[in-house]
Amino acid sequence: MLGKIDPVISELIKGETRREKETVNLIASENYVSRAVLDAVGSLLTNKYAEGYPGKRYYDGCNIIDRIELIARQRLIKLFNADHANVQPHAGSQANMAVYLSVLKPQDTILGMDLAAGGHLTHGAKINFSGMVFNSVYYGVNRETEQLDYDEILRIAEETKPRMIVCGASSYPRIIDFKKFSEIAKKVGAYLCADIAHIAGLIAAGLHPSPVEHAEFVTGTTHKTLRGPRGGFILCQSRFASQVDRAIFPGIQGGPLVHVIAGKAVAFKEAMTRSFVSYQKKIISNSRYMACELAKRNYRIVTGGTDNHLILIDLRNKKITGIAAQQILGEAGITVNRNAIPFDPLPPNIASGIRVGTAAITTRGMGKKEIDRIINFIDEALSYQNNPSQLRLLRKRIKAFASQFPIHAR
Ligand code: DSN
Repeated sequence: MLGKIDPVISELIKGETRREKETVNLIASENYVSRAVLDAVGSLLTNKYAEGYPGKRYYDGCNIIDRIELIARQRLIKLFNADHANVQPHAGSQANMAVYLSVLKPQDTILGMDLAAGGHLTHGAKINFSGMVFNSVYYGVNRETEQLDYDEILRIAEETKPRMIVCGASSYPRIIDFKKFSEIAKKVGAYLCADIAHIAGLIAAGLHPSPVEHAEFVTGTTHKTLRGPRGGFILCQSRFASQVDRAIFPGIQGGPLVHVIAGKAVAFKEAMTRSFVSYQKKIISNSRYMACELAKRNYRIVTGGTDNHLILIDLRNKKITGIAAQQILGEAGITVNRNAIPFDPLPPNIASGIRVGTAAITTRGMGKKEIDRIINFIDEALSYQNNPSQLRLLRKRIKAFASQFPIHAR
C-alpha cells in the first residue's frame, strides 16, 4: 500500500532496510527491535489521542489505551523493582527534563557529568535546556584512570551544593557506583537522578548494579541495550509520583505516543525472559572480547577496558581523527560515531576517538568469530584512507558478511 500511495517514502524505507542489513552497526546507542515490537509501533494505535493518564484522560475512547499504558507501567515497575513508572516520555531528554522540573526551580544548581568526559547533553550542557534553565556544574573523570573519581565528585558537590546530582553517561565504559553517588547526594542534601539510558538492558538483566534503591529518580531510554522502540521512561519513589507525572503531562508533553507505549510494553515483556538475560551476557562478553582484541592491535582503549556494552577508542596513535575514522569506516560499511575522549585536545565535532558498542551486532547473532572479522575490516578500512578503490572492494566484502545476519531480534 505504501508503495502505491507514496513510492518515494516507500523506496527510502526499503533503502534503509537494505542499509541496516548490509552494514555492521557498532553505534553503541542503537539496536534492532523484534518483529513484535515493530508490529506494535506500526499499529493503528497511532490514531489515538490520550492526553492524561489511565482513568483520567481528556479524550473519550481511551479504555483500551488505558489498559495498554497500565500494562507497560506494571511491566516496567516489575522489571526494575521500582515504586512508580511513567512510560510517556517521548525520549530520554524529556524524561530528564520532567525529573528536573518536578522538584527544581529555574537557576537551581544541578551537578552532572561533563559532556566532554562522557556525560549527556541533558546533564547540564550549556547549549541544552538543562544548562540554560539551571545553574549547571560538572564532574568529569580522573586524568590517570579515566574513570569516575568519587572523592573528587564529593569535593565538587560540597563546593557547589547542587539541588540535584545527575549520574549516568553516554560514553562511559565502566560500572557506575550508584550507591556512592547516593552517599554523596545525601551528604550535600541533593536529590539523585540516575540516567540509565545506555545500560538499562544490562541493569534489567542483573548484570550492572541497579540505581533504583539509591536514587529518588531513574530515567532511561527504551531503544538502546533494552532493545525496545525509540522512547524514554522515568522510575521514581512513590512520594514523587504525582510531581513526576504532572511534569510530563501537562508540564512538557501533550498526547503520549500510544503506539510507542505499546511497543515499550512488548519490549518490557521480552526483557523479562531468560533469553534476554543471555543476550545481555553476550553483549558484555562480546564487548570485553572486542576491547581485548583491539588492544592487541595497538588500539588504545580508554580506561583500559570495558564493563558494559561500549568501548571508547583513542585513535591518536593511529594518526587519524575521530571524524576521519567515522567517515572512512562508514564508507566501508561499518557504522560508528566519533567521540571525544577524556581531556580531548580536539573539538568534539572532530574528536580524537570513536565509540563502539556491541548491543546491535549481538542482536544479529554475532560472536567472537565475527568480531575477529570486524576488527580485521576496521584495520583494513583505516589503512585505505587514500585508496578509494580498495575501500570499494572492502565495502563489497563487508556487505556480503553483514547480509548473512538477520536484523530482527528474535
Ligand atoms: N544520542 C545518544 C547516544 O548516542 O549516546 C544519547 O542520547
